[in-house]
Amino acid sequence: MFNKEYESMHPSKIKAIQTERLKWTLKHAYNNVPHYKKAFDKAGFNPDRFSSLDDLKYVPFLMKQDMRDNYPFGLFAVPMEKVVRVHSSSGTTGNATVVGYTKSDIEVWAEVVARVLVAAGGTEKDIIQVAYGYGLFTGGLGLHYGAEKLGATVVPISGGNTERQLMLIKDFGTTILACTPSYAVNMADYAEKNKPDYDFKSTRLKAGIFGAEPSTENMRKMIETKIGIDAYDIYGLSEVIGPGVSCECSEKNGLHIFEDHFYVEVIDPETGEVLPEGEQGEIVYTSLTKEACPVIRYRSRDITRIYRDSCKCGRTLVKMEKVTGRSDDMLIIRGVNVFPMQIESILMGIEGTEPHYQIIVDRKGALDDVEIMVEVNEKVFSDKLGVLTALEDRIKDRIRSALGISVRVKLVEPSTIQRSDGKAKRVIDKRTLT
Ligand code: DLL
Repeated sequence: MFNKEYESMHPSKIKAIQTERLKWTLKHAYNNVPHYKKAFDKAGFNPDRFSSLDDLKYVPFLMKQDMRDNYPFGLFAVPMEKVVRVHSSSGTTGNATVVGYTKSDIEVWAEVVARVLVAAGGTEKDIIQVAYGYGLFTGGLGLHYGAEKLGATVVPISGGNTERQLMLIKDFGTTILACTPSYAVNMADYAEKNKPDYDFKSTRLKAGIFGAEPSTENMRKMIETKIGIDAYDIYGLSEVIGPGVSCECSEKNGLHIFEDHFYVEVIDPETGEVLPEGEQGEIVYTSLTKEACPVIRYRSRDITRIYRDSCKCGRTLVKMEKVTGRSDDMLIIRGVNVFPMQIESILMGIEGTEPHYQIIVDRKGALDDVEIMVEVNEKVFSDKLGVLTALEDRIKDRIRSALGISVRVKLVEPSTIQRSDGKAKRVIDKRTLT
C-alpha cells in the first residue's frame, strides 16, 4: 500500500476522521461559496450544528446544473491566487464544468493516484506510460502527478499516435500503461496487425490502469488476453478530483474508495433517499479535504453499490462495484430500460465479435428502433454469408432473451467503427438529436 495507515484503517477510525473533515468542509463551503450559503439557508441547514455523518442527509444535493450555472469559477472557495490549476470537463450540452485546485489539492490528488498505482502492483521501479489525454481533461495530468509521487518514471505521451505508443512501450521498456480500455483495445489491434514489428507479448508491460469510461468484465478479459497483462480499473470524476477516487486492487473485485478524502452515499435516483449499504443506486460524493472546489453531496449519475468486505489485499476501505452505467446513459427502448454495458457484456461473450461496437437508436414511426453495429474479424467477415447471418441471429436472440428487446444487428468488417484515443462513443441516439 502507498499509505498503509489510511488504507487499512479501522472503519470506525475512518468514520471519526470523516466526521471531523466534514465539519470543516461544510463550514468552508458555507462561508466562502455563495451557492452553498444560499442552498444551506434555504434548506434550513446550519453547518455549525453538524455533529454526525447522519446529519448529512439534511444537506441539499449539488447537481451538475449547479456547476454549470456557476461557470466558470463561481464554486471556488478560495481566492484565485490560491488556485494553482484548473481542469474542465467538456460536457456535450450547456457550459462545461470547471474545477480548481490549490497546492494542497494537487498534493492530495497525487497521493490518491499513487495509491491506485501501488494497488495495481506499481513501484518506483516502474515505467508508466500515460496515454490519457493531457490538457483540461483530468486523466493525463492526474496519472502523471500520481506516478511522480510514487517515484516511478513517467512517459507523458498523452493520447493518440498509436504507432508511437507501441514504439515507446518497446523501446523504453514501459511496464504500466494508463489509458481508457477502448484505447487499449485499439493499441492491441494495431499491434496485432503489425506483427512482428509490435508484439505485446515480447514487451515488459505487466499492468494496465484502465478507466474513465465503463467497460465490462468480458472486455477486461479480452484486453488481458490480447495484451498479456493484468488490467485494473481506475475510477474518478473531475468534479470530485479526477482519476483516483477509487481503484481495484490485486483481487480485481470491486474498487476501494479513498474514504479519508471522499465521503460516499448511494441514493435512489428518483426520490433522493439514502439507500442502505449494498443496495444499488446513484453514488453521491462529498469531498473531505478539498480547498479550492469543495463538493457537497454531488450527484454523479453513476450507478453502483457500495459494500464492505474483508478484502484479501488488506485494505479496509469501503468498496464500490465497477460502474457499468450512468443514469443518464440509460436508454429507454420501447419502455425497457437498457444500459449500453448490458449490450457490451452480451456481445463480448459471443465468439467471433470484436470489441468495437456502436448502438444506434432511432425512431421509426412511433417505435424505437435499435441497430447494433459490431465488428467481426477478417476471417468471419470473409466467410460464407451463412456464417454472418447465423452470428447475427445468435446476437439478436441473446439480446432478446437477456434484455427483452428486439434489435437489428449489422456485422461489419474490421476498422469500420470510428476509433477514439480517449472515451469511446458507444451510443448514437438519433431520437435526442431532433
Ligand atoms: O474520466 C476521470 C478519469 C480519468 C477517471 C482517467 C479514470 C481515469 P470525467 O471526464 O469528469 O473524469 O468523467 C467522469 O466518467 O462520472 C463516470 O461516468 C465515467 N468514469 C470514469 N471512470 C470510470 C470507470 C474522468 N473506471 C465520468 N468506470 C464518471 C466507469 C467511469 N465509468
